[in-house]
Order: sequence, then C-alpha cells, then structure tokens
Amino acid sequence: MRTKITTLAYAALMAAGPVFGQGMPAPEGAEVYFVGLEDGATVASPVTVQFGLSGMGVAPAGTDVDATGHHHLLLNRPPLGEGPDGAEELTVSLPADDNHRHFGGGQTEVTLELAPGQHTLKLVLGDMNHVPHDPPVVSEVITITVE
Ligand SMILES: [Cu+2]
Repeated sequence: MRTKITTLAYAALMAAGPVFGQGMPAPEGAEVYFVGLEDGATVASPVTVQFGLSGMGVAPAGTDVDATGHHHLLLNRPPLGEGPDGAEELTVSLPADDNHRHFGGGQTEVTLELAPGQHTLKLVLGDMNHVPHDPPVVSEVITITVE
C-alpha cells in the first residue's frame, strides 16, 4: 500500500513539471502546408506567410481537445528531428526563439520582416503543450529568396 501511494505522488509531481514524452495523437492523413508560397519563390519583405491545415483543427495553446493544435514556424534551422538534439526534439515542447515562432493564439498567418537572401521555412503543428503530435504533423522545408 505504501509503495502504491508513493508511486501516485510521483506521477502527480511529474504531471506538474516540464512536458516530456509524447505529443497528443494526430489523426491519420492530417497535413500542414504553406498557402500560396512555393519552394524556390522570390519575394519582397515583409513576407506574409499563410498556414494551411487539413484533417485537424486550429485551437489556441492549452486547449485540451483531440485532433487540434496550433501552428509553429521554424525559420532557418534544420528540419525538425534533424537538429542538434536529433529525434528527441519531436517529443518535447518546441523552444520559443527567433528560429521557432509560436502562434499560440490560433493565428493562421504572419507577416515577417526578413533580411535579403535565402531563408528556409517549415511548419510544425504543436499540441496544447507545444509538443509535436504523434505522428508529427509537419510541412516540407521550403526555401525562399528575399530580394
Ligand atoms: Cu506553441
């Protein structure tokens, strides 16, 4: 009995800590994609980037509803799962910095000021805790040239 109580207390403690493990499940066939912005495009800054999603719904961060998530834009970094932390980054909350933009309000587009030159963009849907879904719902990496 004593062991069981300790185990439950430990589980409660872990639930309150940082989120590790696995994202919420994604339905089969769910897709995230760029709307009206092609790989190889040449554009002028500011650049408006629109996020498309099919097979799931957009919901603000923190929303505990199956088959929903919020958009993240990865800028100028390796594809998710191929960064310094490897596949482990698929199972933890996405960082929030210049290379990882969160749209936790449920936004479906952003207008970016980008320096002239080449930039890579990739979309990743995150669950209520900013963790990629299982399996991850990600776009292709696209490369654009800003004039
Ligand atoms: Cu997020």
